Amino acid sequence: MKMIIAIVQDKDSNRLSNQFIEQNIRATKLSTTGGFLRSGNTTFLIGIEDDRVQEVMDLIKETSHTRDQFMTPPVNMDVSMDQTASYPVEVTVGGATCFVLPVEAFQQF
Ligand code: 2BA
Repeated sequence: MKMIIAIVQDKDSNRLSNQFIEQNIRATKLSTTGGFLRSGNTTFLIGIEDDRVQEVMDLIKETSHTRDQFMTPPVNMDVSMDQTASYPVEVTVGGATCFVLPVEAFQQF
């Protein structure tokens, strides 16, 4: 068994949840925050048999889109408290960031 941790954009998360339900893939959905943009994203925990890992990865790949987003870096103050202008920078987010981990044990009580 493997644990897939998939970080996707909020905009793609409902479609992906629906796909998981349709394909009988069990998943847990967490509301998370990206460390860089500090805006919401969604993390799925998916425990899955080894022979279905590729199927799950394919679904995530099909559902997750790349988007360009602007972020404004925090305003800087120098020693004289003069404000340095900060301009929005464009970052490309996604499609999905996935980790596949081995599962040592799986039990449900
Ligand atoms: P965020 O940390 O909010 O990052 C959003 C996007 O900002 C990233 O998209 C990337 O394009 C850019 N970015 C992130 N850190 C940067 C930096 N230090 N300098 C310049 N640009 C930077 P993605 O790479 O597609 O990542 C989307 C989200 O996936 C991330 O949101 C984070 O929540 C997660 N993630 C990505 N890589 C990760 C990793 N190695 N470990 C844990 N979470 C990760």
